[in-house]
Amino acid sequence: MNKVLNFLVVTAIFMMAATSVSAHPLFQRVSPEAGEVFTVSPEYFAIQYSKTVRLVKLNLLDQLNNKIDLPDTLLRNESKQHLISLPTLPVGAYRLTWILMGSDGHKMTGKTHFSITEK
Ligand SMILES: [Cu+2]
Repeated sequence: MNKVLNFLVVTAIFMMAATSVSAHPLFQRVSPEAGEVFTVSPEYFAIQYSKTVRLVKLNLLDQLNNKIDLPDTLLRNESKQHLISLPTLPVGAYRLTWILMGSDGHKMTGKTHFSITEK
């Protein structure tokens, strides 16, 4: 392979890789933030991505790994931001994990954790 052809092939591969990366929705922020400490139970779980995503699963676990029921009525919406009400939680440590689907069809996962202490 001559040098010019070699360069063109490498450039084409690089451009394809760059295109697939730019199509991917990027995580921007979550609330509660990882490690956040509350003295009152947080009212909402909120996430924001750079592009439209569909939340397909959201799990809330306490420190004993008990699953806490969440409303799933908003899980079907496609949006850059998702806001889900949380139940009033007792003092303790919690983990939230989610699975979502980007408009490019890629599944992505995310997680955060927080705690609630006495006032
Ligand atoms: Cu993607």
